[in-house]
Amino acid sequence: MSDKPFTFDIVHQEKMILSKYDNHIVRRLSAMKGQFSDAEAYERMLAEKDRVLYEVYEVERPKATGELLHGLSIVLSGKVGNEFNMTKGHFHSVIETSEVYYCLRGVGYMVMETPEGKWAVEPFKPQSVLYVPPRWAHRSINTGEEDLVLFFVYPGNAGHDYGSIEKQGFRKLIVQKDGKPFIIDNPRWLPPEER
Ligand code: PAN
Ligand code: ZN
Repeated sequence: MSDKPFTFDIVHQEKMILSKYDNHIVRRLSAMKGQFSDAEAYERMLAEKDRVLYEVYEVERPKATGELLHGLSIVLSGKVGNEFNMTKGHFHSVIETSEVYYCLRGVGYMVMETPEGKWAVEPFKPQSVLYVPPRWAHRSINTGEEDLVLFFVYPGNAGHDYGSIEKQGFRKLIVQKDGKPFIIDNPRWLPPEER
């Protein structure tokens, strides 16, 4: 890995892509078992096709304090039942680390929460910048009809903790009702003292 300065471009083709990246992660429906609230719709869709939900293009950097990991996250348009396509979502393993997201294309939301159960939902539209403070788990959700394209930057030592989110999901879900996105309570979610 180079320790020299470098530049690259965000290339606007039919799909947005980085002119230089090291890792390309593709997450499909099968990787999200138990995450969507409508389990029946999930199984039905999976039986039809293990379709792509989101992709990540990462520029590799040392996993060290002082480094900044960065890349592009692309959540495809679509729903499972009435719940919009979303990322798995995670806390950072080093929980005191933060993250910046810049929205290049599409619309959606970032759903966030702390280990103590505080929650927040912030919208994405092109040119929006979102700051995820330390201690806030985050999940990006595409509520539009085109790709939701986000550039992200976070500390090299942050790491990802998916475990607690996998257990019960986020406190809030984003679903479609009367053609519009709505924030609703996740019926599976329990406050920390009841887990
Ligand atoms: C992003 C996310 C990316 C995919 O790079 O990793 O959007 O989401 P999941 O990791 O939840 O599958 C980030 O937040 N990194 O810390
Ligand atoms: Zn993160």
